[in-house]
Amino acid sequence: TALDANDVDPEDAQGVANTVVHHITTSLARQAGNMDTLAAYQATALSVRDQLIKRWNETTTYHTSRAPKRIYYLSIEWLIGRSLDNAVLNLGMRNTYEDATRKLGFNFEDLLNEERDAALGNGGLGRLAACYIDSMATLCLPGWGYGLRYNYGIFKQLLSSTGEQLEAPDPWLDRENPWEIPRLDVAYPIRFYGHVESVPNSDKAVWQGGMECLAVAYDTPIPGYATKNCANIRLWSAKPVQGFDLNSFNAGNYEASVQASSEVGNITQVLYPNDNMYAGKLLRLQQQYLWTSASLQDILRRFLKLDKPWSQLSDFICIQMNDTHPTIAIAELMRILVDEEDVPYDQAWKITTKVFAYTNHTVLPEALEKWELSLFEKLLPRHLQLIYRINYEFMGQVAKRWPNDMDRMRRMSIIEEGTPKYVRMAHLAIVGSFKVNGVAELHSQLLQSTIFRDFVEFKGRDFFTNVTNGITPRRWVLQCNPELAELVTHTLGSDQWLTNAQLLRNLLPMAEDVNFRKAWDVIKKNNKRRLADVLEEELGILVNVDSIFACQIKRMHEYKRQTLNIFAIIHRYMQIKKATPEERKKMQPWTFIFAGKAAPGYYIAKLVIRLIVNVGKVINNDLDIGDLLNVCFIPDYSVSIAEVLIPAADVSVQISTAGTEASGTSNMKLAINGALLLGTVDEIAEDAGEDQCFMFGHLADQVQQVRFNNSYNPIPLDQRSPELAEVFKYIESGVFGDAHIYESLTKTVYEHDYYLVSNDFGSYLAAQKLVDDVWANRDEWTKKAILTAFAMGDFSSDRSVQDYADGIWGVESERVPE
Ligand code: 26W
Repeated sequence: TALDANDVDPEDAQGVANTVVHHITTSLARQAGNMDTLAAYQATALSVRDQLIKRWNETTTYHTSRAPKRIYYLSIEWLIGRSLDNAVLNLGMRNTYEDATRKLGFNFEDLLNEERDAALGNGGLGRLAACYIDSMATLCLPGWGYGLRYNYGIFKQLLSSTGEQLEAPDPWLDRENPWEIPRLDVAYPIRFYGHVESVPNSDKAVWQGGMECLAVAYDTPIPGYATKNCANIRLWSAKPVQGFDLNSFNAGNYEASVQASSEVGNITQVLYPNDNMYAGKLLRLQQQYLWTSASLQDILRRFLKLDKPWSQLSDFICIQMNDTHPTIAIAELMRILVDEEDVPYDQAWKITTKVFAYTNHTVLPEALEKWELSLFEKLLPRHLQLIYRINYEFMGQVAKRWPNDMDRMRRMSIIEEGTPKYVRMAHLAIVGSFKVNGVAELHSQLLQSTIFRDFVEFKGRDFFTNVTNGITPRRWVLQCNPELAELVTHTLGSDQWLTNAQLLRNLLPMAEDVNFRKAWDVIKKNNKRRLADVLEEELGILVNVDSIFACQIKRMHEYKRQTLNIFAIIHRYMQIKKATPEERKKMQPWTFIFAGKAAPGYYIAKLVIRLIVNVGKVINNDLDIGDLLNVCFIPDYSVSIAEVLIPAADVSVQISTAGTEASGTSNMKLAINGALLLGTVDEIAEDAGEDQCFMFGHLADQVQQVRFNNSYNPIPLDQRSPELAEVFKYIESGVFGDAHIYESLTKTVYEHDYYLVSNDFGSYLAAQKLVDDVWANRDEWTKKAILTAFAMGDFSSDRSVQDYADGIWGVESERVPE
């Protein structure tokens, strides 16, 4: 029998079915004949998990024996989505599992739908981490991810009958999570609050008292594609220390001690739902410290086993910080080296600054983390002392190079002076790292010319670099668009494009091949039908599958300008209403699809959702316009929903104000699935070719001036954009509900229009007109779609991760032998 997972032949469906049955009768303690779809999913997942654990162990053993330099990716968000389909595809056992579950009387697709998303992220940053760990595994890099095991992921988004976003908790762990391995033996003590005593005649100090808790490890194995290598995401969960708060026990205050222990559990309760908006909450700093301290303790424990001197730390480890969220790690490593390992301060600083690298993901000022000094001091008193010392030495260097330049010192200081004072985490991240990167060419340029300009002068140009983001073609083509993957593999004669996406370029000539275009169109149509079915079932909206599916799927944010899109939709609706039957015949049909969450406290973003939903209600129910226009807002956007939406898109709507979107990654997923880019500045336009795309709007270097004019030399809206003024009048007439509702939204445009909605409105309409024209010639459209998709090889996360490995991490592939 094949009860031992080690013995399963990856092609043997019966053997695999036996392992599933084994889990039903043992792990789930059920009768094999008495199993519903959920139980079948769980048992199947456990069977796959056995395969993962086997590879995980082999990888760990191999890497331990080889002792290579390792990369640790610290991300406070991991937006993984579902794992079953991805795992069996990466293991090369998709067909076997499909057959095996069929033998047991189940449809594999049904099992897949039983899985809940692991939604431990807000958006781009969290999904990027998930793509990168997939690539690290596939490239066989010795690397682990570290994060937090939130009991509640990103909230579930519901819509009220009037179109308002409501938030419900996401208790994703209520059912057991078959993809995690609890490591209750891997636990580290974490201290908060307390006081510091300095040790005379040394750099050392003793930090004691306060509150102690434990960070306990949970591992999620991540299989690479076509390799035995398996990476790991280690997530930390906060637990009270055994015998917690002995003082209150002694005082006979049992209740207080139990309460204190439940407070500790709070730390990893919930993911903060803010995207690109800093909130400054103490609990968030507790999360950041628990996560980074536990990760560092774990990383250093592994290093210490090598029996090497501290001076060689950077020969064996590199720590990549995904944004500034883990920046406290810099002070924590200093604390461990100086206070606990007796390394002198100067030596410790040399060691520390060779280990960390920092990726910036945003230039938006409201997203930059700066902790109020008093809060920081209370929670992490020793770290603040160390940061003072770091800043003191740093300011000394600045003063030496630019004597008496107080303004420069004030700008660059890690401490922001004023009332109150703040700790600027981005500055600490730069000062404590050996490399800093942005996530797209333009973004990295902007970083250097704007928010980090002083640091470029100080550190030199080479200190800053670019690593353009990427997405994994395994999940974002093979898994979500199997028909396209099959067409590509069949045409190329191999599936090597899945690990070498540049091979897609070889298919560019297929744009001229009639039969290939036909096959392409059939696939796109199938994917559109699949989505249309979902829209009908879930939203009760009947859409025209021959219309242009234009998708704007991303967090709701003013800078992303869902406003521009919905205002243009209203404009289109008004045009249709005005048109004669003859004119209508010449119009192209569109289906606009939105999905995305607004941060619960972001009033304007929520108002935009409300407008979209209410505009949709009017338009979708207007029989007069036939199927020329539909508007859908799909609630509760998730990785799983993205997997259905993206393959069905004809147009990818990327219309953020120029220079505000660091990179964007939905643009890459949409393009590689054959959606044409309708957008403002976008790096993928360079690869796809500007003539395949529909670009419009002011450019990044014009934004400042226009913004200034909007505020200080305002022209009335009907002169800035007569079309938009008309749209606003229409909204104000009450067609989409009480006009007052949207006043504060339209006001942002009437007044400062910080995001240039009015300034770009006309050119956005013009760009849509060009889309109409190309759609009218469907052959030309398909050619452009093919040319776009197959030019996307550069945007594989394999390329991104290889860039990091070569240019920053200095780590090499360590493939587990077959
Ligand atoms: C402290 C509050 C906060 C929370 C999350 C600030 C910033 C963030 C993230 C960095 C926001 C984020 O996800 N940024 C997105 O990162 C993607 C991956 O690099 C980029 O593609 C997006 O352009 C960027 O908005």
